[in-house]
Amino acid sequence: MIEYSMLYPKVTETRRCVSMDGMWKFKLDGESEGEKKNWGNGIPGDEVIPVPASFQDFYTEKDIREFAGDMWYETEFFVPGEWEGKEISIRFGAATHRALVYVNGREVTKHEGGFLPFAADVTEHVEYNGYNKLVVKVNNELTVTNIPCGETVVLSNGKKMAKPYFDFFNYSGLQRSVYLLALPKESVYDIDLTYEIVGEDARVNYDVKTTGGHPVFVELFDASGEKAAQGEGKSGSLEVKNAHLWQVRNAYLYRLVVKIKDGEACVDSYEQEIGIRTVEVSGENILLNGKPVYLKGFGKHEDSDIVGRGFDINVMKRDFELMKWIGANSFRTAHYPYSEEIYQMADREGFLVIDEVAAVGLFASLMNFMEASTGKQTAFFEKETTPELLKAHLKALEELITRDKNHPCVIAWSLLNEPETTNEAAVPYFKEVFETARDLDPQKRPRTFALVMNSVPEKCKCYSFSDIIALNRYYGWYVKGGYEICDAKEMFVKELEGWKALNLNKPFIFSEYGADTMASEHKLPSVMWSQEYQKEYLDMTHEVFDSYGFIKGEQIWNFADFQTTEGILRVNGNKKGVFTRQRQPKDAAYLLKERWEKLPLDYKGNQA
Ligand code: BDP
Repeated sequence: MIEYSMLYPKVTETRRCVSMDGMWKFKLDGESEGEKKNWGNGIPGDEVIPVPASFQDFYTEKDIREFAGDMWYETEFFVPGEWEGKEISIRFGAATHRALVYVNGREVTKHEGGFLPFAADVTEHVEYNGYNKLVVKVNNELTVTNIPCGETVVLSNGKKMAKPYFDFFNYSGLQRSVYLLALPKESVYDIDLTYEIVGEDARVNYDVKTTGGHPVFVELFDASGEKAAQGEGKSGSLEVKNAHLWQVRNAYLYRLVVKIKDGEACVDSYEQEIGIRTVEVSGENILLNGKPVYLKGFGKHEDSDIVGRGFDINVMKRDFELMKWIGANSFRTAHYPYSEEIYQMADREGFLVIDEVAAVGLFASLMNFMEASTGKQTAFFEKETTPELLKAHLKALEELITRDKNHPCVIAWSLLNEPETTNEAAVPYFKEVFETARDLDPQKRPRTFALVMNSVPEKCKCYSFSDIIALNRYYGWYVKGGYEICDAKEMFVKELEGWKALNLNKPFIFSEYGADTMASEHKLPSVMWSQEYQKEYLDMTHEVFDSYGFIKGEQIWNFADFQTTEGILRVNGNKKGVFTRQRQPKDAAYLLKERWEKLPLDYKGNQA
């Protein structure tokens, strides 16, 4: 079990939670000398930087933007005297990619993996009614023993550089909020929920873990604040009469209140918004509340100007407004777990989310998007480091599912993006990952992974692990682009005929398809990179989608242009966005809006 509770930080009658966001001291440590020099006690210099944010895009020096190595953050915090006797912790939304945490000069915790929360118990280390010092050493180097995968090389000038096995920029630092928490000694630690719909009613089965032995009471309130059900005991069922179901783009949220009581006294109280819904795969359909749904939407990134991958509540709001405007109903959190606030928003707005763990780059290539369609093999899962990578992958998966399992928006887990699957060595690795996801998820949601172009029916050894087959395909872009698009279509159809012949009786979705497009370029007749070509590419691709009944979703790559490592195939970033990085529409956005507004939610649902 994870050593800290993954519950989202909240103030309740028993809990206190103070944001530590703001300007923190900051220092890069290219020589990795901070530990020797005792920076855990306090870092030298007077540079300050915002938290949360990626550190890279604030500065004007390229050596800073491209920095790979250790960096140090420092702030002060005051612990009120009335918190004495409580459990005091510091909770990081994420630290990318790893962190070592000191409080008042003492090491209190460390964490591997850059996209999931962790907490340091500092109860024994803080001074009450006084200021305390928090120092965090963050390291952003890429390796093949943790996810996402890549290398860190040393250049001739002695500086390190990140070489990701993926295209998105290696944004890093303290990119999500940090909270100071005070919890009762005995507290709610974890909550599992499953749902059954029985006619007009629903059953909410709950299982609460606490850190002590006092009895647990559970209450459920509807959206108007009326009590809808209640229960007693650490596990049980709540019977909800005339249940309002959580539906696509028509969300209904209940409030679940969990209390630990000692007689009349409330020992701890925690609450969560939940949505009553079921999700399953049945034959070729994805069913929500027993009814087929067709996914329309995007692969996204957390990425915007200046803050990089730092959580920005304003960008989040704009993104949801654009997704609603265009008629989308879903997105995949490519290629890592997103900030928790984004799932809360998706819960509220009724978006379906495919939640991806940061297992990207499990194919040893610095340009996998190009080489993936060449048939290249890299023996990725045969490396001697594979067992270590698997361990890190499974740990991240446990953290992800524990964190996100109660979001109604999460309808599936994506367990890898574009791994190498053409070699038998991948099979035992996949088996562990897929079985672990099944074991960890109380709701047994569908599992998937995004198949790279090389993973074709004749060659892929791993597709059968997936409950939903998710294809990343670029026919008409990386393969046979431009005037050759007719050949691209032929190849595309040929591949789909191959899948069809397998008779898998599973839903397929396109988890990626797209064409790089410069918002500045118009050309008649079209050329690749022009806005005209993006539309022609989409028309061809959609025609193919529409001719196969087993295709149950389309998530275009990408929602918006995003930053990548520089290189000859990227013009200051990946330009496959339907929107620019500043969140304005390209012409293709209107084409998609027209299509998606017309496609019914249960599109092709009867063809199974
Ligand atoms: C796929 C990757 C994605 C890339 C995309 C592309 O999954 O991260 O950004 O292709 O090349 O390989 O645009």
